[in-house]
Amino acid sequence: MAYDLYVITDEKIGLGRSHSELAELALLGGADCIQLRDKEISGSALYRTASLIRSLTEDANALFIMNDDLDIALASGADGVHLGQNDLPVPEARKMVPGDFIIGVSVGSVEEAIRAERAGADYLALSPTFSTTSKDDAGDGHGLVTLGEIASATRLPVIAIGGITRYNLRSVIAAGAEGVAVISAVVGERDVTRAAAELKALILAAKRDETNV
Ligand code: TZP
Ligand code: MG
Repeated sequence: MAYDLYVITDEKIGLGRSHSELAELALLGGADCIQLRDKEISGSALYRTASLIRSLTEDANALFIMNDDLDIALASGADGVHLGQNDLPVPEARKMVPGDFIIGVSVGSVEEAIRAERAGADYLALSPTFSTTSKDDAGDGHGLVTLGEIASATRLPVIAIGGITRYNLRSVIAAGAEGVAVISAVVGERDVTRAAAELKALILAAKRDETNV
């Protein structure tokens, strides 16, 4: 399974569509991975939504990653959890999960990337790669140089997140990203399926070109 196009659902940006509707539309466009991220709804609502997205992703042969909440990830049968620097530490999470469970970690520097790799992360996300208004506390973008340094410093797949659009995705793939994670470039578009399909085609073309360099 791949991380090429990694779509994070967000009902505040989603033009009135629910998490599961957004996930379904993005999967139709070829999203490889869906992350459910909602810091406001109740645990019970999050669990119900996670279960729905689990079955949608299963049918589409795509990954389902839960943001923050390991309990909901496990209860819904998610493929993995995405943890930030201030969330549950990776070694603690690892003790509680099945062997093939994916743990992704947000990092902002080479040091954090190396630490997360040593702690047992399965993939890293440079967060944010570019500045974004989709996450209140994201801070300034770390940029392509840091992305390239992290990609060289680790054997793990590195995903670029934050401010990725069709116009800059080629630069993040060229810098060493294995995939791109987006909210607004897919979820904030009127035609989510078309936006996902167009981004996916651009990502695959950029990756093809990189391997042919
Ligand atoms: N984590 C780091 S940046 C970000 C998250 C969830 C928001 C990404 O949204 P967008 O609209 O693709 O910049
Ligand atoms: Mg978090």
